[in-house]
Amino acid sequence: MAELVRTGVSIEQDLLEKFDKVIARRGYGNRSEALRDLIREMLVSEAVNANKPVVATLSMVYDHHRPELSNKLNAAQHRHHGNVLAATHVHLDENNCFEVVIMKGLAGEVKHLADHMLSMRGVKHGKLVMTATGKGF
Ligand code: NI
Repeated sequence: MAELVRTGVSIEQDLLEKFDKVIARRGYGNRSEALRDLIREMLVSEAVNANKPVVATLSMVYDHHRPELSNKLNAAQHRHHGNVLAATHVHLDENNCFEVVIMKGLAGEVKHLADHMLSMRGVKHGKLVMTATGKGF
């Protein structure tokens, strides 16, 4: 674990009060860990914008009865097998499937594959969440 350093921050009182309320509601024990998480969030965002390596999950709900859809989703994942680590499929009910695809790769590659699947007809809703591999922070 890296050495800790202390730093001071000047901030408007009302802004700090709002921050304290939010972090208390979210369960942070103190400001330090909340600030560290905000900084990490920024670093991940920079990594995504700079097309750096990421790990990601894509969650999708889609129409089980849409012809060829599950084959198309499967084919896309095979075509980009270097970016797909795992996929889990849940049959939600008679009509809906829920699939979570775990991916890695450069941010642009992962986003491209996710956009390709999310834009298929019959995919009702989905969300891509990208994060960094944790190296460096
Ligand atoms: Ni299913």
